Amino acid sequence: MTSSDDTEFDPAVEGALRARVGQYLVGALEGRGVRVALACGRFNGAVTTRLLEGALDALAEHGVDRNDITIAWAPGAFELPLVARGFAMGEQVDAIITLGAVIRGDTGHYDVVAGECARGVQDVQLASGVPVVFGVLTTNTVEQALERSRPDATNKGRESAETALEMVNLLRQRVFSS
Ligand code: INI
Repeated sequence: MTSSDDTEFDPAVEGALRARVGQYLVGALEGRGVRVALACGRFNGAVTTRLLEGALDALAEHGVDRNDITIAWAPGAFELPLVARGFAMGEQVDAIITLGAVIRGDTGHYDVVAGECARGVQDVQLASGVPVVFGVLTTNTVEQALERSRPDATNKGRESAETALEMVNLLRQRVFSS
């Protein structure tokens, strides 16, 4: 499981499920040969740089080559879908990770920025078929954003990187069309 989820699969239950079907597909956390783009928001940069560090740590740990990683900075979360779309249309990456921090206290248009970013990210991945991960924190306070970008296993950037690898390797399996 690669997201904040404390209701992990019970391995015994999973084994029983596997035994009941012909194909049981999961995406491996394998980064060798995976090309990753990161689209990062500069707004709330003290938080987004921590997300980026977490993501880069995870990509390296899972074997992604540094030459296969591209980072692009956008002004804020609102712009991230457009950067993601550019990466997807460029057809040179296997997954895109958006990293941003939208903090309610900072803006009267929190719901618009956060909502449009999420909608745009989903639109890009559905239109392109390239996984686009939503690594954008949406919090009420700066403290909550800092908490979710701590340099540990719960870092949202780290989780987003693992989600990207899981999705690439899941969708590379033959049953899915590319
Ligand atoms: N962008 C963010 O990434 N986070 C925020 O909290 C935020 N606030 O608070 O306004 C924010 N605004 C900028 C926005 O993303 C765009 O860059 C801007 O509106 C220009 O299009």
